[in-house]
Order: sequence, then structure tokens, then C-alpha cells
Amino acid sequence: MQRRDRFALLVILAILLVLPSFLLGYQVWRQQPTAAGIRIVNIAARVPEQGGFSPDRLTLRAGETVRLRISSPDVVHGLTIPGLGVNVDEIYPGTVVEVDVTPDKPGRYAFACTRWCGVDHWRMRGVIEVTGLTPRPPSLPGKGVGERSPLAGEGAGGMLTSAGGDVPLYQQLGIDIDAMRHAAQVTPATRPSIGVGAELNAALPPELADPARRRTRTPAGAFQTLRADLANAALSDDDVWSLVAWAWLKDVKPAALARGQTLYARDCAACHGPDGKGKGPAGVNLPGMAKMEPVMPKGPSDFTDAGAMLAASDALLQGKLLRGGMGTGMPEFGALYSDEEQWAMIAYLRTFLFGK
Ligand code: HEC
Ligand SMILES: [Cu+2]
Repeated sequence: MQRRDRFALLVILAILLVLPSFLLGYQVWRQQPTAAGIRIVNIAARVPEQGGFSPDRLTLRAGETVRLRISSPDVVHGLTIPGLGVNVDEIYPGTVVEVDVTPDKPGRYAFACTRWCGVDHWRMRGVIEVTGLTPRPPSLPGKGVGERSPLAGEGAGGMLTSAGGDVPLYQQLGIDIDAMRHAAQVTPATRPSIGVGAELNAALPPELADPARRRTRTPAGAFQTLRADLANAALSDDDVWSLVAWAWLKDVKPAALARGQTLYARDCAACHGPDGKGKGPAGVNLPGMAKMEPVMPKGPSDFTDAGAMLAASDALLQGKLLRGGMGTGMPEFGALYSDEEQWAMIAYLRTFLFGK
């Protein structure tokens, strides 16, 4: 009797002590350097409803090579870490994808899923903090609920290292991207054509010829400038609009437009619709919708709405793209797009109104 009790106690002790330490040991073993001395970091990718990436915050050291082992327990996901040059298009359920990264600069790098894995796909993001030689204590903000929280770069953790370069244009210009904007006073009667605009051989004023200055102007404003120019007196309004379309897209390389189109299909079409009309399946019932003022337009913007789009400068659209909408459901892409990708995307958005 007593012996059996003691045996039972031993079994229970074994379960209580040996099993956890075995599991712990297994975990430690999984994080151990490989034979080549590379540290392994496991990342599980699950749909956001099941927690998204775990972990969604990692700390790496500059100069250290780490092997990311990414697995997906549920559906197909993708992974992009633009700041570290990582792009994995497909992580199939039950498979493991390995990528080696050697971050060379300290900073906070965003990562994100690239496959529409569910309605909340766009929330599936995370941050990698790369510390320098003297690591500072991790002081990242907790996991947020809003669409901005995981990447907002606010709070103790400081700014995210943006995938782009310096201070974005909309910030340099001090544009308030939340300000009410009036619809364009003038809109084209027919679809403006870049090709027709090019053939008119008209001279553009410097503020429209120079891409950097043009980005600060609205197409509707540009129309009024060109319409008022006596040199264009013989042109019809349709022609002047084609001149505007040409001014906007003449410097955009086909490769850039193609990149914009690819990114649009990957990141925007689910909400804004493949045709840009704002009727994508993921755009219905966005979390912010119910709270929005009745005067606010409902749902994702319609990029074919001339009144709205032609009253917006490229710089303003850049601000919306980079920072996202406060509580409207428009995600922020600032940490995910390089400078070139931002302008490529905005040029692509213009093609919903400006034709070839
Ligand atoms: C989860 C849904 C969703 C996704 C994904 C999304 N958007 Fe939006 N977007 C919205 C909503 C909702 C609005 C309207 C509210 C606002 O302006 O914040 C909006 C507004 C915008 C605006 C402002 C337009 C204007 O007239 O002011 C731009 C520009 C924009 N989106 C670009 C993009 C681009 C480019 C992408 C892809 C990189 C994208 N959006 C992805 C939901 C989305
Ligand atoms: Cu996803």
C-alpha cells in the first residue's frame, strides 16, 4: 500500500518536474545555434483572429545572422520585411520556410503578411527591433487593437525605420491629411488621355514640369492653371485635361506603374476593389465604419471619383497611404513601402482616372 503511494508520488513528481524541463529544454534546443553557428528564430504565422505572427516582436543584433523559420499552422501566408529585403510569397500550411537575415543597421523594421489570409489580413504585422552593439532595454508598446497600433511607431519604442528615405513630402509640406477637402470645382467630361496630352506638344509651366513640384499640386488646380494660360487658348477643355494627365504620368516609367499595379493587387484591391471603385470585399464592415460621422464617406475611397481624386495632390495621397486613416480602417503603409514604391503606387492610383 505504502509502496504504491510512494510510486504514485514519484510518477506525479516526474510529470511535474521532468516534463516541463523537457519541454523547456526542447524549446531552448530549438533556439540553439545551428551547426554553422546561426541562431534560429521560429515564427508562426496564423490568421490575425488566431493571433497573427507569433512572436510579432523580435529583437536582433546588428551584424548577427539569424535564421527565421516561418511556419503556418492554418492557411497560406506570406512574409515581407522590406527594410531587411525579405520577401516570402508563400508559406503553405504545414511547411516551414527558412530565411537567413543579417541586419546591418539598428532600427525598428516592420514586417507584414502579403497574402489575403482573411478579413483582418491587413492587421497581420509585426516589428523587428535591431539593436546596435549596446542593446537598449526593449520598451515596445503593447499589442494594440487599432489598425495603427502595431506599426504606428508611437510610444516608448520610438519611430519605425521607414522603408522609405527621409521625411515624407506630405510632412515636409505640413499637409493636414485629416482636413476636410472640397470636391474639385472642375472635372473632365471624358477620360483624359496621356497619349493625347503628349501629342499636343504644349509647354508646361515649371511647377508642372518638375515632378517634385507637381506633387504638391492638385490635378484640378493644374487644369485651371493650364486653362488660364493663353498659349492653350485654342485647346478644348478635354485637351487641357489630357495635358494634365500627361503632366502627371509622363515621367513614370512602365516598370514603376507595373510595380504599383502589383502592390495594388496585393495590398489594396481587397478593400478598394480591383477597379478602384472602393467596393472590395474586405472593405465592408471595417471596424471604424460604425463610429464614423454621417458626413464622412462610408467605406474605402473610390479612386474613380473625379471630384475627390482631382482635388488631392500626390503629396496628400502619399500622406494617406503612409499614415493610414485614423480609425477608418485604412491601414498605414509607411513602414512597408520604399520611396519609389510610394510614388509608383500613387501614379498607379491616377490611372483609374487618366487613360493611356
Ligand atoms: C482594410 C481596408 C483597406 C485597405 C487594405 C486599403 N485601404 Fe485605403 N482606404 C480605406 C478606407 C476605409 C478609406 C477611407 C477613409 C480614409 O480616407 O481614411 C481609405 C482611403 C484611402 C485613401 C484616401 C483617398 C482620399 O481621397 O483621400 C487613399 C489614397 C488610399 N486609401 C490608398 C490605399 C492604398 C494605396 C492601399 C494599398 C496599398 C489601400 N488604400 C489599402 C480602406 C483600405
Ligand atoms: Cu495575411
